[in-house]
Amino acid sequence: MGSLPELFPIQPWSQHPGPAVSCSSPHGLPESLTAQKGFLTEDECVAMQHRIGEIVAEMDVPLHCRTEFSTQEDEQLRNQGSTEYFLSSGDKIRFFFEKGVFDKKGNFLVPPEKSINKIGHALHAHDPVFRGVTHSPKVQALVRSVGLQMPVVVQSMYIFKQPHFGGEVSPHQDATFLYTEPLGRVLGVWIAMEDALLENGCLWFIPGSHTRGVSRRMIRAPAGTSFLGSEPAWDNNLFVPLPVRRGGLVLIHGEVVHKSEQNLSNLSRQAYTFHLMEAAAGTVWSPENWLQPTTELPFPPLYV
Ligand SMILES: O=C(O)CCC(=O)C(=O)O
Repeated sequence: MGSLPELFPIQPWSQHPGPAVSCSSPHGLPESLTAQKGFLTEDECVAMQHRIGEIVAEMDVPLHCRTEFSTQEDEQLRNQGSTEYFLSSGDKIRFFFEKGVFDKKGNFLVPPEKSINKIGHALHAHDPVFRGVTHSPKVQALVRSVGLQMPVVVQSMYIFKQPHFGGEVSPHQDATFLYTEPLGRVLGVWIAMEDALLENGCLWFIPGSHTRGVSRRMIRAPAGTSFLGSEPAWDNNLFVPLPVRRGGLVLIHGEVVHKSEQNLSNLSRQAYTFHLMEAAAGTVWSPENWLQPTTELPFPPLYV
């Protein structure tokens, strides 16, 4: 970690198979990713974690909604893509769980607070603490500094990466799930609530992979969701790890291929992440995306 500069770009790298879904060239976002140390203070992270503790303590998930979260494509389609609980979570605060935490009747086999994979997808809208961080002057200034003119917040997630069994996030591009025309209009903002290191499931990226379009798209289908195209079998050697200390922030280009591995360590690796779309210059949010703005929650402008 000592060698990580304050703000650094990973330069394009271009020797991987082309996309299965064609696209225009990336526009508007400068690099595949940048990282910044100490973006949030220790106290700010503690306050967010404290608030998450309160939200989890009040959690009440009906039995039929106890959805185990997976990033494997077939399980994704079977388990959460097809459930109303997932598909209607875009404008709500909902809970998604690790595998194997329920018995056959949906009762918790491990303490509920140790069983959550993530909370999604609208903490940024409904919770004052997370709304405050998302729209904070320093987030706004950072996003302005990378050139976004009219960013809107499309979703947010709090990811737990529980100790010992926190699930992997398989290689993907965010534009698979958050597709726009033209491409190059989605930016992930990912903030480490705890140290995210090699041993507890830090992020990994394929540098430069944001330059070749989108390999697959998840689209709404009559019975839930389906995929167009497929994720290439990425060579593990292409990925570079990005360990980040607590409070560090990573900006993730919507087309860069990234992943995180299972957390088998004793330490959790919590993170808060939200995704922005540059709404200026005629960006079209795909009406086929699983996530849609609603009457209750149109995508809120970041700069308010
Ligand atoms: O935090 C992780 O493990 C994955 C996050 C991610 O893929 C994202 O925010 O796009």
